[in-house]
Amino acid sequence: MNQKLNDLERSRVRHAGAMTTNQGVGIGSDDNSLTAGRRGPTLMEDFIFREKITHFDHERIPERIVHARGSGAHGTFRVYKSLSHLTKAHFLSDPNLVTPVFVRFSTVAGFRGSADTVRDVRGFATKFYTQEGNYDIVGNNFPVFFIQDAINFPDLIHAVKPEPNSEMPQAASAHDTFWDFVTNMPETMHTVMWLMSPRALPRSYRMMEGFGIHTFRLINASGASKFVKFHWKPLLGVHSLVWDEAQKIAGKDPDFNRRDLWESIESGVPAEFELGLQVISPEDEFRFGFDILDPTKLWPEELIPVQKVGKMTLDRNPDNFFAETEQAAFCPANIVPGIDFTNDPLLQGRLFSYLDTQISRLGGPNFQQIPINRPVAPVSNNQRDGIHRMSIDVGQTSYAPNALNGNGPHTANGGGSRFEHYQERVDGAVIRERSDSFRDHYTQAALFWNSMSGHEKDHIVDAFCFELGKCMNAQTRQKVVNMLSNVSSGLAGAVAEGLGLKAGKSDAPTPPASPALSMDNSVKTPKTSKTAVLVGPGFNRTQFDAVTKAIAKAGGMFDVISKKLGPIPASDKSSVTVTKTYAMVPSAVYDAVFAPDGEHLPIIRECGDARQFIEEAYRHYKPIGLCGGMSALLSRIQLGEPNAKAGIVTSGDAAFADDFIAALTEGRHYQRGESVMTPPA
Ligand code: HDE
Repeated sequence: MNQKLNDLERSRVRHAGAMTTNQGVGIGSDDNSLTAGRRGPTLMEDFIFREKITHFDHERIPERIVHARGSGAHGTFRVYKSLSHLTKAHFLSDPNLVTPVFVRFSTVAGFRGSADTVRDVRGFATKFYTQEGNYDIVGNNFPVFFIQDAINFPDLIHAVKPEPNSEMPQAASAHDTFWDFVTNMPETMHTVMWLMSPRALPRSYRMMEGFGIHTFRLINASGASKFVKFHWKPLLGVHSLVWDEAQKIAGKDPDFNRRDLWESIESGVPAEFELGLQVISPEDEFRFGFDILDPTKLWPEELIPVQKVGKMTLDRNPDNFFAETEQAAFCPANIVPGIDFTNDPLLQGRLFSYLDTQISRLGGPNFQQIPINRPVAPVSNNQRDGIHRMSIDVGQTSYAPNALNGNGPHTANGGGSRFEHYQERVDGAVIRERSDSFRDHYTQAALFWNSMSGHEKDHIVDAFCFELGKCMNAQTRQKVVNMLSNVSSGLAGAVAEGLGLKAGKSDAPTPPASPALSMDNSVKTPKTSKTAVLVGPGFNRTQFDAVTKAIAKAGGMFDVISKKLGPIPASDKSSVTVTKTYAMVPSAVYDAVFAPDGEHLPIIRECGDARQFIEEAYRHYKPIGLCGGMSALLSRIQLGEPNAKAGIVTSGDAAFADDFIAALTEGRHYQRGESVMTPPA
């Protein structure tokens, strides 16, 4: 742990004191170029100017071809109990070992400056700096992927990225080429279901699951191997935005997920995830109705339970975004003894791609020497030179075998940690064909659909209608509806209706549900939730204190919001500080709204921004606490409908704070259904 910190510390430079050129020459003036006369031309000999501009001209490097937009954090990992019966990896065998980690969360389709809250898969890449070398789990927040063979990856990405003629749309799958690809590649169906679900709009990087997707192997000291899938389970549970909210946040705060992670860590609240393993013994390889090497399939948790084996705590923001988050180079081929690959054809392709891409993105073969990528394990071999080599490799020899250097560095044959490939027996004819066991594209898409709750199903239908509504080709729309008939007649019918089309006959499978797939069954907690507290001059201080104290006690946070920043007087002549104004923050970035009663009632009632704030919170199913007369702010919402008042706390009595926290703990109150607003007079 300290080793990595020390390593990074050595590379940190705090620029202070006298300014110099990159050669260390003191600079007298950084404001004026060197000119011939006060109004004359700039001189070529101005090396101070030329050095500064030349460096600036080369400040950008190519962004990642996929996952260009991301956010990183440092932390640690520790295993709960030794897993030496499963793997000989040291960091998974010793509960006393604290392994430093660096994680990068990302979106996939958008450019580096795109918004965080778009409908997309999220990357969840973890680098463990273990004492036996760097180990990377380069995963996503979905457990399955669109395609089965890596050779289709460039096509998938070309199809989802902005179209080549117009470079539109940015960071969106809602366009013709993506859906054209989907309809021509039915194996995408399962992952497309995830993409249309709320999972594609995480509320926070701290509240999404991570999956290694592929099946890997664990190997113990006696050489016995088991198949494994890796999971990250967030301690705060899995939570998502609603679509309207996600779109609004994309405009009002495109850095929403990045800010959430950064601010949470800055305020001392770490992001925490448990590492989960699903393990299958080799003798059970063919026991399930799906091929365990097919990356479009998950292992239902009810069938193969997830064992939680350790915890990752992300508690330190990077010092420098470019140096750390941007230059971090992950690679699924970075493994350590005790872990190995399988023949999943998607994984096999990835094992090549990541090393290759870093060479053009980071400019050469020495990117492993960049501080964020440098292992804590000692590195010693005969590789030399190349662009931006940072080590000064001492000595006469750079080859093996040699006698001049005592045959050093020598391979770790006797003792010590060394990687040995699992000796899987492989034989077969050389062919370009997909295995028959990879042909079922609909059973698990149907499993996912059948496992969704009512509001999740509504979300999926709406998402298909939105996305296909933006798809101009009528045939493509119809083809998607036809595909959906293989998943569920209900789903196909609802989407067809939204698009003014007809769904054909359905012979969809009806697999049992997997409750673990519904986010409704995830952890619910008020911890780290954010409540907007709306106040005007003369608000009731007692109610304000009771509720804000209860929020803090429950582990939540709050912002005091009004028309202007600064101190605002309460009913008892005390004051609180307004930290945000309606102009600065939309309702969409909060988890709940609370307004105390008081003399400010007429002001708030007449304030269009406050009303909109509350009405939007209502539409987004959020808890709303309105003391006493404040409930008048709901007058434009038709609360007569069944369940329309779910999550609304309006009493002003002693139980108010408790009721509000109960509503906050529940999270969203989807049972409200579509909110119905009275049309404006
Ligand atoms: Fe990636 N992917 N990928 N991918 N991927 C990249 O590597 C690739 C896939 C994932 O925060 C690239 O450094 C191929 C699945 C993450 O820096 C590139 C295939 C999964 C990240 C690449 C896949 C991922 C990447 C681009 C099909 C989930 C961001 C920049 C076989 C298990 C890591 C880079 C970060 C990045 C190739 C499919 C996750 C081009 C060929 C499946 C989280 O090498």
